[in-house]
Amino acid sequence: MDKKTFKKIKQTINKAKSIALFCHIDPDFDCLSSMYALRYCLIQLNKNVQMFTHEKFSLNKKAIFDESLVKIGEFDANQFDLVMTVDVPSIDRLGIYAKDIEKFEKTIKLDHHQVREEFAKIAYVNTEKSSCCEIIFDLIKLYKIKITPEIATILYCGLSSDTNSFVNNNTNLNSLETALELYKLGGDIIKASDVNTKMKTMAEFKLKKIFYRNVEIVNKEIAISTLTLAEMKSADAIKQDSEGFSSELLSFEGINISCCMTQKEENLFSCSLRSMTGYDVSQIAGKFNGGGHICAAGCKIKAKTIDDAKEKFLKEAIKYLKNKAKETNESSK
Ligand SMILES: [Mn+2]
Repeated sequence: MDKKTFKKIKQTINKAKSIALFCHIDPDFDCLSSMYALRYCLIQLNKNVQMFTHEKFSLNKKAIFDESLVKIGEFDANQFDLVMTVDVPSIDRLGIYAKDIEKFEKTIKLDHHQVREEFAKIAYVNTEKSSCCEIIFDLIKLYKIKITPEIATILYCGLSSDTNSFVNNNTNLNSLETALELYKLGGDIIKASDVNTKMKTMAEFKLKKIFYRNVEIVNKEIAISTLTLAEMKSADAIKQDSEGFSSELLSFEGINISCCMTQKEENLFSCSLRSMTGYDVSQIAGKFNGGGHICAAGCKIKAKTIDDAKEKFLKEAIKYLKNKAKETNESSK
């Protein structure tokens, strides 16, 4: 973080007494880790801090985050003089809090997604960072606040989750250097890897069975699977349980683009998109007003049925691949 931005952020935080923190809907480790570490930082600065989320934590999240510290719903804007968001690229990702935050006078956004929408008064977005946790880590260091082993573990958890244990192609020198620093600060990397990879719920197991039953391979390079609300209910699962499903499909031979489509409401379907290096799924997500990173993006599709939504998605994905093949052909001529 450059000195000028830090100064601006610091001044705004200085003036605030009570700060509300928000992360995105369908929270992952990166946004929760960022929020908990930022809370720690602000408490060291003698601020009153309240974190907000949308839903209860899954088993593995409970293992690392104290759930009693977050509030679900009931955000009273009058009680706070500053709002900060972490890992949130656009206003719609703030779910039920979006309207209140949009109206709020003082807002700071810290994020690492490719910029799509500036909803905050002060925004610091660094797309070179593989996780938002790296931004929070920088911020705590700029404040010269001591990082405890617990906070190092929390930050490491977000970092290793957003890089998929340092194998996703967003992994870079900074991610690896940050990992080393966090390890040296006492971060429990075994615990972080356990919660990230080994603590899956039975709901997730049941959901994965349905997910694999529904997989379809299209044109030998697109893997897509769908989960309806009824199917999620039958597995006692929530959308969070399908985190990572899309990436998994990419590991199979020839697959360049993967999509895990989950039903959100009656006529609304969420797509979690992943792609191999060289393929840009944020372009496909953009066709449905979604976005994200080059190799990891998301969007929502309105359709009558999940099959219709799937068809809409495939049409755009196939179009994207055709155009890409054409471009590659032309440039090799
Ligand atoms: Mn993130």
